[in-house]
Amino acid sequence: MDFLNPLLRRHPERVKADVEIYTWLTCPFCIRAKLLLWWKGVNYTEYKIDGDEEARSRMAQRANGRRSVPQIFINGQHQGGCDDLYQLDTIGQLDSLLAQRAG
Ligand SMILES: N[C@@H](CCC(=O)N[C@@H](CS)C(=O)NCC(=O)O)C(=O)O
Repeated sequence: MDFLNPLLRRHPERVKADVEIYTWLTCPFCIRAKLLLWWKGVNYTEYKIDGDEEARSRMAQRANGRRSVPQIFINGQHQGGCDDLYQLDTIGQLDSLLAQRAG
């Protein structure tokens, strides 16, 4: 399906960042966030933490205390949840964050 990428304006080759996302399986915000990452061509690392309160606490420690899912990290930096990810895209900052290699 890669041949569709130019038609879809999907540019996986531009993505250099490491992206992590904490999710629950049936969480609509998680699905929405992963959809945007897919459109951006991101090969993200997903931590599926359904029912795992220890993992959720570890996530919250990294996420300034936020316990809702999803929580998204780009190159180790906390970006927030689904709404925050879409907001970054709306203001034109997501693509440049994704283009940066982890340093
Ligand atoms: N505005 C948040 C909403 C996230 C949200 O409400 N997630 C739900 C699951 S779909 C959740 O974590 N609920 C449990 C809680 O908030 O403690 C975002 O965009 O990420």
